[in-house]
Amino acid sequence: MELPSGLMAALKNAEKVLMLTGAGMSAESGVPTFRDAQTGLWEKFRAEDLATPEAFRAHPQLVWDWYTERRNKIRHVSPHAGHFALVEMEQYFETLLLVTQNVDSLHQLAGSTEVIELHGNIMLSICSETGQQIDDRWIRTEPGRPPRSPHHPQGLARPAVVWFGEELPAGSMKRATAEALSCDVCFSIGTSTLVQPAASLPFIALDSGAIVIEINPNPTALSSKAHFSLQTTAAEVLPTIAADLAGRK
Ligand code: BV8
Repeated sequence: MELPSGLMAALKNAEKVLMLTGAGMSAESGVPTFRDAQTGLWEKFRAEDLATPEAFRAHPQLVWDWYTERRNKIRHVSPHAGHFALVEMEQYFETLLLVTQNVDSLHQLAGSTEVIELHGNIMLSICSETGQQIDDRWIRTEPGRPPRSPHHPQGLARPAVVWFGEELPAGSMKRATAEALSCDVCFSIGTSTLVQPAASLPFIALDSGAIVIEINPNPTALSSKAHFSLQTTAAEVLPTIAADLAGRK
């Protein structure tokens, strides 16, 4: 794909870059996005209705099994060329901060050195009462769906993700917002820009004078406001941008 000339000029002058990614960044690795309809056993549920403390309290086994199925899927996926392009781009800027809504560790697996996981990580488990981490050996050996927690008599194991209605990890939004306020360029990649407070970040960058570049095959609330709205996929265009920055084009 031919990149808009202004985009590369903006990037070549940039020192501080903020990368925001959502579920669409993982789509080409085979991880269904939140917007994708649920399949199989979960066909009649919306993700937003399962990813809540209320759902876990009311139906702990149903929610636990949903996460177990997602974890098993994620164990077999790999980063794609777009993930590796983000790693390569780290060398072309003074700072590149990667803030993700994704919980699948694909950015870390690709080698991104600094990742802020706004919504936690699906592969880790915590106690439902104390929030303390529960190690994988306990999860694998303790019977029960969900297993009970070793940290609290009434506690259950739950995934270390941020559910709807729960606060984001302390400091994560503060760090991401500070970057949005001071970056030269902000990419918004593969997010429907619907889930708050993460969705506010590209608008904060825009209002603070950053060049905002959206990568999403579908339009979002950001598309008409971004300086560049690339209606294509992450795996397609990120390697092209990285190659252009490396002067390989
Ligand atoms: C909180 C972990 C407060 C769980 C997730 C203000 C206004 C309105 C609502 C709210 C608000 N403040 C709070 C809310 C409520 C709520 C919210 O935003 N609701 C929405 C539905 C309206 N927010 C919260 O509850 C947050 N908590 O604010 O707490 C608080 C304060 C103090 C004290 C107590 C509480 C917590 C939100 C976090 C929820 N957890 N994930 C899990 O994974 O199971 S969010 C979940 O949704 C995922 O993380 C995912 O990232 C996100 C969905 O967003 P996207 O990433 O954008 O994914 P989506 O599927 O929507 O879109 C994919 C996009 O990719 C599409 O646009 C598609 O076109 C594009 N795409 C597809 N393929 C590709 C592609 N793009 C590029 N390349 C491709 N190949």
